[in-house]
Amino acid sequence: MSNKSTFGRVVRRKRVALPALALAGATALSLGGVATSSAATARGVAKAGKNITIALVPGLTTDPFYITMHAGAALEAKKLGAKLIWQGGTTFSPTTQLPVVNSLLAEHPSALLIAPTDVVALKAPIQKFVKAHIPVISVDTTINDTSLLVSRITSNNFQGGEQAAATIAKLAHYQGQVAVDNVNPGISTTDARQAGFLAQIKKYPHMSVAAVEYNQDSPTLAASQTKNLVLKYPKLVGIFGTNLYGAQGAGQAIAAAGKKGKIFVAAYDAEPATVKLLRQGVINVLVIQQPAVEGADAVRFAVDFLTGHKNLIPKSVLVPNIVATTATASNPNITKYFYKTSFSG
Ligand code: T6T
Repeated sequence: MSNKSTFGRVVRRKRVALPALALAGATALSLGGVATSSAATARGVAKAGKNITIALVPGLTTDPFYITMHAGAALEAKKLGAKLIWQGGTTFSPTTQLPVVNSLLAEHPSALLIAPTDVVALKAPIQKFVKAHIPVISVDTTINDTSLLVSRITSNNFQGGEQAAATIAKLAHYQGQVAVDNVNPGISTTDARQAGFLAQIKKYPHMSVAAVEYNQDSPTLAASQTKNLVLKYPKLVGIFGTNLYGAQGAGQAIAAAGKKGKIFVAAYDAEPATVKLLRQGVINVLVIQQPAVEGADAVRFAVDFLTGHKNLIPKSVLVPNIVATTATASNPNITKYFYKTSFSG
């Protein structure tokens, strides 16, 4: 299997026997035909991570996406004998993330794993880690200056956006207006999802984009924006909520407006509220990510880096999406990818 990555590089995926958690998305990679299944995994029993402290800074700590990432990272750290520190803000914003990152620098962890909340604002603090010889890996989101990073791990966000648009288009018989309810500009993941969505809609001559809204990661704002879009654009046939909170708000507003099945909803991320809307047929397609796999990969790459196996770390990893519809929402092959809402590891 091969995938053109968002970063323009072809990444070949090869399934190998990995421990339980990684089976969810098996991300052992081969680049240019050279197998790169992680050396740290192979030596997991030997506790390759002894004396290693890895800091993981999520976009925000209360989001089920990052809670699930934490669980995956913690399991991998335990397996490798490394210590994991989990610290972050409670909103998805550089304002809350920057102080956390700056105070972590003073603790001098062995490695930093981070979901930067902005492609530009996190560059300077990451640079400080690099100057202090602390390797940095981005996980989920990234920064524009990827030269600072040992590796970047994310989902195939562009493709998720394309898939969202293609599903809405098909349901709407390839005509009508659509809208995007996004988080904030400057977030690598959701920017790529929006770009994929807009590029796909362009392919349909009888479809157009009525509006792009930014909800600041607030489901309440996303709901009021969606309500207004429904009133303003009578030809609206679809809306794309680019992450968990936009999805919740958009779905709830469409249901409240009595537009279920008339205005189709494509959404991201599987936690209880979005899954409920999917099962009700309000959300028609849900793109699910594999945050536990992303977290586990990031820990493994950090340990590889710190134990002299730098050459085995891929520069970029695109983890495949799982696409759920109302019809498949209770299928165990899909439900096993639903996110955790708590983790106390
Ligand atoms: O969709 C995820 C994540 O991939 C994105 O970068 C930010 O939002 C989420 O955390 C969901 O809320």
